Amino acid sequence: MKKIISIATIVSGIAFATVASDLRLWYQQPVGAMIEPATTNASKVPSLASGGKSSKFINEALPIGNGRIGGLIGGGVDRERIVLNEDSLWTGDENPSGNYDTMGAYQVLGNLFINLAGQKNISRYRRDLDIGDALAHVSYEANGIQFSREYFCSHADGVLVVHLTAAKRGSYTGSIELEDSHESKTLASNNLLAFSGALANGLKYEAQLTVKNDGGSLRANGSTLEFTNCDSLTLIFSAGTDYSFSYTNHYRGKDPHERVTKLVQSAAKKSYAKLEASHEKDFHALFDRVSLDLGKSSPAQITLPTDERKRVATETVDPQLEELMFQYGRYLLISCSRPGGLPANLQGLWNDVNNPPWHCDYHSNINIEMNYWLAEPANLAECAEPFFDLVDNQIPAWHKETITSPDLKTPDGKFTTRGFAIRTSHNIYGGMGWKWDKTANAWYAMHFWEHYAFSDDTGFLKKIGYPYLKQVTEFWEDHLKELPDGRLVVPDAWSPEHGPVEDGVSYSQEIVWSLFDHYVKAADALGVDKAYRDKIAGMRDRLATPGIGSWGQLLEWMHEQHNPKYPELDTPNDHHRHTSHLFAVYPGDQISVQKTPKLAAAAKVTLHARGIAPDSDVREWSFAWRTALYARLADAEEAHKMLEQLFYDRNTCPNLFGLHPPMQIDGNFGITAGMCEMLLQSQDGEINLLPALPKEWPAGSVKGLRARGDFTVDITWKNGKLLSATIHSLAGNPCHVRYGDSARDVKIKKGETLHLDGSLH
Ligand code: FUC
Repeated sequence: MKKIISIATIVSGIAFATVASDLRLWYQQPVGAMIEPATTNASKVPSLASGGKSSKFINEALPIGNGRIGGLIGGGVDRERIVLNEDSLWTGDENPSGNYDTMGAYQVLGNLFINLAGQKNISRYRRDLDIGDALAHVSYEANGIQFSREYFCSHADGVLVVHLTAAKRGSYTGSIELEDSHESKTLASNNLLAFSGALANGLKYEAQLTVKNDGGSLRANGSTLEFTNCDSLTLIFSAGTDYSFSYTNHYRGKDPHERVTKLVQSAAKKSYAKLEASHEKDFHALFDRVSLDLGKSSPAQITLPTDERKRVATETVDPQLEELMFQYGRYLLISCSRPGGLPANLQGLWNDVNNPPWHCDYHSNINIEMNYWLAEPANLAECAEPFFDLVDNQIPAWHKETITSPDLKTPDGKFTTRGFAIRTSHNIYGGMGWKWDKTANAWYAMHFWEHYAFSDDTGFLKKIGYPYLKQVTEFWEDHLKELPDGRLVVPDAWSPEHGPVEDGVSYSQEIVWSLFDHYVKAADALGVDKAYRDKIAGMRDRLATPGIGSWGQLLEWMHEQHNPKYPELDTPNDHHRHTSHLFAVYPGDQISVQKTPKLAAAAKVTLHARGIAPDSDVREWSFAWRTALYARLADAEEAHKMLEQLFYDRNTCPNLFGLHPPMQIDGNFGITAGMCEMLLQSQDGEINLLPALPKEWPAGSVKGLRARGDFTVDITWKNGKLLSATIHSLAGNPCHVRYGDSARDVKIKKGETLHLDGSLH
């Protein structure tokens, strides 16, 4: 991971030495000191953010996290600010009204400040995030002395660590503050800063920071810690709340004090080197599973800081920046979604304001699903566990809401009795907000199925996946409406955030089709519920399928729209950000170039019409989805064009976070998933190698991608053609492999590996 090239260069009249690596984001300024690009037209794109605001800090700061706690590093020289997050710090409750305004919001835990007032005459400043090692750095010279900081957030030890060193002994004099973003006061004693409190909903929280100094002295003064003439400092931070995944206990568990104290004290007993080594071991075990090589960027591109480099990438292809973008999605998922914690919200787990956009919630009509698209193919399956845990633990509350909601009556006018539905947004306390997103329950089901499909983990399917699929299948068995011709439709459905509510909207039809199809496959895999499985298979085949409209487009509603209220609908001028009716192409698999060529062609017509005009409604996550859609439609060049859109300043922040605007993380996860689809697909019962390889990636390799059926696949290509593939079978399942028009069955025993050349032999 540590490819280091030292190059001296001159940018904007400042001489500096760069340490460029394939997998680093780096900048020449702390947060807030960046010069706004004259060309940015981000301000022209209207923000849709409901209520809250995100600041500039989150657009530029560098994110670190261990799945539960996180930091956003500002890198200021004389005043370092690290925004601190803990993933369960949420206001709100069960929100029986379903009113979005009262659903609660994800909060900021606080700030950690390091004051170094004496540091003057700054040169050679550099701030970076090495995503290959999950380490952030700040370095500079002040008064002729070299200063360095290293930051990481360890899953292994449950702490965030900052290490400050200098080339000359005794160079650190200053103070440290820990600030609660709510009401409580910070207490300081010896080498410890701590605060604890409770939110208005009673959620208890606590944060502790312990500081170790080498040389010099350290003392508490008021609510700060002061250090004088220290050689180096190590800051160890942790935090927690009394949130628990328990509906019966109103989502409350143990007071966090003991847990946080133990984490901080145990970590403080270890040396910095030991903490770093256990962090590296834990991180590499996940991150190193997949490597990608898309070719070499030019020396000029490599030497540019990330914010400038991405602007250049909109004009000249920058393969190593594309690799960085791919691996950034993996880095971010590892950093914000680990077993035992909460799933990635709209901003992962990073947030710097207490009234964040859209409450920084879980959006069910694209966003949380997109957050997890990469987990299986990009070999991070365990990072999806928080999603399953949260959903499972919200079900009792969702069920309670559903069975009393007059909006969710069955077609024969009865209240729901089986299963549950989900509104467009939800929190972590069983509370939901805004309109019902009726088929979200079935979209979530797809993730439970895919977790099994990729891993072949029958234990998971039996215990977690199948029970989820079955209760949602029962809900839809009760809620479908029969048309006079016998077809089944989802009544009163909505194509997310677009157009009228009608029966048989394509999005809902396709999602229920996918639910029933996966239910049938799950029952087959477990050999259970044969009669019910046959009934559902029959219902699946009676679901109305999307039609083709007058200009060859895939219909978004059952009947082509001629709706004076929404004149653009079903016209080539409809550039709406959602491509909901293309669900069946990706992430679904009902429509494909091989199985349903006419519908696939219609999907492509629709996708082209949706366009990419910067002043249209297309957002960062839309580009990620479109990358995956074009990849499934085998249009490599268009898929790559969508990926390139993410380098525009209007679509990503300087720190490469997705920019809706405001900052939003789903596009980061979605683009990794989309790039996986370009390189490898496995949805049609076969392993399809390089299904959408663009000319921009003439030679390269990918190692460690996962395919359905419990396979791990490595691929190498040259001159735009497959050179070799290695398929490792972990379960010994049947394997049909494809490259372009050639396809063949191969036998790979459980635990064995097959090497194929470019002709699949
Ligand atoms: C969906 C999208 C918006 C935004 C929001 C958080 O509602 O339509 O573009 O991403 O989620």
